[in-house]
Amino acid sequence: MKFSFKHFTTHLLVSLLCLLALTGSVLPNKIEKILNQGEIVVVTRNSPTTYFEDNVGETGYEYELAKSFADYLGVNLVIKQADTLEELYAYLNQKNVAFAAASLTVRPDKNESVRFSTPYMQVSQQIIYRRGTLRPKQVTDLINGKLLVTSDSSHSYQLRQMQNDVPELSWSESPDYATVELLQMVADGEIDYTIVDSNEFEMLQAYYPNVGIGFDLTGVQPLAWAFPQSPDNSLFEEAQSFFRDVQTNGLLLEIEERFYGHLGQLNYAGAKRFKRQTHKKLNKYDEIFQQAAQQYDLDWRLLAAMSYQESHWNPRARSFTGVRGMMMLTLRTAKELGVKNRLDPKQSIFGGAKYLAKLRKRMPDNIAEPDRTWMALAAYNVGYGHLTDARKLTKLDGGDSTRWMDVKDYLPRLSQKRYYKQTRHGYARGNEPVSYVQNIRRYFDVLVWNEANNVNNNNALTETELAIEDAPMQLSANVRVIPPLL
Ligand code: BLG
Repeated sequence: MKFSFKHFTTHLLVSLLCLLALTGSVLPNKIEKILNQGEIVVVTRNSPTTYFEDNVGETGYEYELAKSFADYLGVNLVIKQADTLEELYAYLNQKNVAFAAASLTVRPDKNESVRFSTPYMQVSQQIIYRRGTLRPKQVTDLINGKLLVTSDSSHSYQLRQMQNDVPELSWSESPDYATVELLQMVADGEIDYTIVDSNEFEMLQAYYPNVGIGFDLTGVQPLAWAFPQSPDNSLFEEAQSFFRDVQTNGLLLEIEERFYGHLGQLNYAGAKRFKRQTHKKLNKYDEIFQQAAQQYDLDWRLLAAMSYQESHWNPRARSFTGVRGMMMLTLRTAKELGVKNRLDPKQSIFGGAKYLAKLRKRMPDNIAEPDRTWMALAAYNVGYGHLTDARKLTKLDGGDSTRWMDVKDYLPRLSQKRYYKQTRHGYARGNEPVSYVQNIRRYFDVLVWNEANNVNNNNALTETELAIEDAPMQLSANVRVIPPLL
């Protein structure tokens, strides 16, 4: 065809008009609006499984996941907090709110107003009761008790479904209580039962040692983000491709590991003992932990958590290999640190803090926080050389040697001949630093929580807590306690 200028300009004009129709006269879609504004507004709830502030700033599983999505879009994340579930769903009607990220169970009864994303976690609903009372084992066991759940929740929905089969089933609903408050009410005997999602209970169990799981009310149910129903799919589709990405690139697992990876560590007995010890002993040493933390730029609660793991805050603890004191310094390391008397709490705590700070500094620059701290803790326990060996094994096998999540899987190999014969520093009991770090993370969480919730370590213990027998302590490294000098 011969080139005609007139033809060409007509074409151009038509194309321009089309473009204008698509972009100019038609309102921008959801995703374009978000990109133009440079921010995405997400509604959540304040809870340990979703969103909270720690000493570094905003965090939480849902926060980190939503933040990764905001980064994926290249915009800022703005968080709105709802006090109740009703309020949370109401937020979705506001034009500028993109979606809700709040540990929400995918629920068919919400289909009219809400569209759920690809699930990112599976949980079950659990009946929670107070230990020491008769443990409920099935739905009919709940009939004569006082059961309280959050209104408009997946839990109340589930109970309504179950009432079809068990018409005598009755319960109360209130919009006002967060999970932690419901657990507290069970702990205090104000109510007999409540329902909590398994992920929340896993996280909160350590704070409420005298409540336990009666039984699983449901099989696994998916958790997902909730988007308002809309003919405009642009944002929803972006979120779906974000989920495809994070499922394949490991980010979803990484976030899960960060918040849930260490949770199994503190069982019921351990949690109870920890609580008792914080009441009985921590206030004797907290000032020393704070001073040492300040001097070495560490979090005092991390030092306190380490010291609990090492010695249960017993200045006279010792292991069979002669490692001693609050922070369990070996003779050699104590000498190196200039610690003269390992049994002196102040010297031991300052020595331990100095050693940890030194190890944290020594880690290669490409290891970012919080992994840097977890690896420094592992090195504190097993030695820097062995940790480096484990990092090399991780890398050789295609893992990421800068991530604790990967390295912790390779540390145990240091005790297997076919692996340790290839390493520079040889055999080590590689399991020990793994449980060491995971335990400390758990104790640390509880101490952070206590402080944020003004749990006074000097508080008198409740009757039930006083009634608990002081079981013999199981220390991490076969520690035995030396009787006080006369
Ligand atoms: C640590 C040392 C590291 C040392 C490793 O052992 O002790 N840490 C401290 O003294 C604070 O310095 O690393 S090395 O110097 O690079 O070799 C490895 O030797 C202490 C650990 C050992 C462990 N607790 C702190 O976590 C312990 O007490 N083990 C006892 C084993 S048993 O129960 O007696 O069998």
